[in-house]
Amino acid sequence: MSTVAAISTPRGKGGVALIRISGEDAVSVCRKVFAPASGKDITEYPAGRAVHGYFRDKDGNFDDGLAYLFLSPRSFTGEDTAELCCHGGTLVQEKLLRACFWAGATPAGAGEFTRRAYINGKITLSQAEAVGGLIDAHTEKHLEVSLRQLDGNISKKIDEICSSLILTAATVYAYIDYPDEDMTDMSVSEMAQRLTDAKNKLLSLAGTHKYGKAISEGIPTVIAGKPNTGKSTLMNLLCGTDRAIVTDIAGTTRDVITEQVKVDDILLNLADTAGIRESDETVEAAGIKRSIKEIEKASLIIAVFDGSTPFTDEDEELITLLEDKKDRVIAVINKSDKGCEVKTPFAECVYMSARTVDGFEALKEKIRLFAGQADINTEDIIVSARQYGAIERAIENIDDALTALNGFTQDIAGECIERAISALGEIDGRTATQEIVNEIFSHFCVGK
Ligand SMILES: Nc1nc2c(ncn2[C@@H]2O[C@H](COP(=O)(O)OP(=O)(O)OP(=O)(O)O)[C@@H](O)[C@H]2O)c(=O)[nH]1
Ligand SMILES: [Mg+2]
Repeated sequence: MSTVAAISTPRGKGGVALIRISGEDAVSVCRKVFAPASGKDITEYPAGRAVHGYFRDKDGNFDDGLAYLFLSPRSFTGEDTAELCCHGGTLVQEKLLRACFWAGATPAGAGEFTRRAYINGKITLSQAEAVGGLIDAHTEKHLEVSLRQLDGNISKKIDEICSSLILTAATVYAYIDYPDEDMTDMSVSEMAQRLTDAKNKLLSLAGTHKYGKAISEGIPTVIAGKPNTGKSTLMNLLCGTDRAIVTDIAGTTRDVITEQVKVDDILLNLADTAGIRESDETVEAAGIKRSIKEIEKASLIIAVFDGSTPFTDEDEELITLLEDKKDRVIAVINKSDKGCEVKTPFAECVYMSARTVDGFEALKEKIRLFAGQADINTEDIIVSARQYGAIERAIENIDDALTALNGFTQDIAGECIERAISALGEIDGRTATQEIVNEIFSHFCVGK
């Protein structure tokens, strides 16, 4: 494989920048662009030892810094690797990267180093995704979950389930091939029990995905209601800043205002919207259209009502609009500091004041419940939609295998178990297609 180089630290000016080189010519590229201050050759130092020296190109030295080598197979990528730490000036970094190209390296693609680690068997696909998670994490929980995944915890759980499925498939095939012989001590009901156990383990893993998504991508959330109920005041409270304009004039918010906020470890991709009412005014009507679009898109709808006055037709219309979305609604009866006169038909309902913050904790608790936090009794949480999809497919195939076993069509049961094993194999990459692998690494940054 060619030798690649990239700047691994963020673009722009900084104290120090790191350039990574990986591939069979990494050592020669490093020797060409770096000369130890001691006058020795960098290969005379033990691998991993940081060496002080000078960076140079065809015109001579232009910076000083540190370099170190990791030799195959004992490196992150499994290949010979050099890491160069130069000063973090924009020109210096660019010059050093160009020098690496001059010395024989080619530019690394997005996620190239992690991709090579995967190809060289240093990490599984699930661990590669965990590296992505560590970089992308906005919440402590996402960080914690990614670290466990990097340690191979999810892979270990999946491996155990796979081993049990492989044994069951082998037993099923033994029954088909040698029906009259006592090839195994596992009865059909024991096979079914094994399949059910595997399915239950997978169901409990799949059940963590809702929370996994909430701590990583965030929940698309809309704050909706008629004008003047306190939607923007609530938006600002959730943001912790004066993000949206608040006035006592109905129809203050015109456009959709978005912000990502954290409720503990849960991310909300919030949209504050224009109050919904009949309006002939062009700008307001356009804003209201957008509000309705946001409601349709959202996974969580925070419907805000003014609890200090009786419901009007506009509130009733909103309730009708949300009729088929009730399981996504948390109703907020706002302005509780002015007394409360209303009740909503929504199961999840909070009485609060966005002004005095009274009742805000109860809203946060409802959000945590909505995100599935209460259902989590494991540290192994499925964050990746890809892994979730593979688990779901495995469950479907196990279900089919159970049906086939009950119907005494054991050959079909065997095929279904094999399909389940293959779906699970995608998680750590054993059976992943090239498209899946490309898709995963396309989300990484250059230099990782
Ligand atoms: N007493 C009281 N007033 C509140 C509360 N929340 C908001 N208000 C007031 O209600 C008025 C409207 O608040 P906004 O947050 O602008 O309401 P909105 O729902 O965003 O209104 P539109 O953007 O016009 O749809 C402002 O005067 C707020 O100060 C509350 O909990 N208690
Ligand atoms: Mg508003």
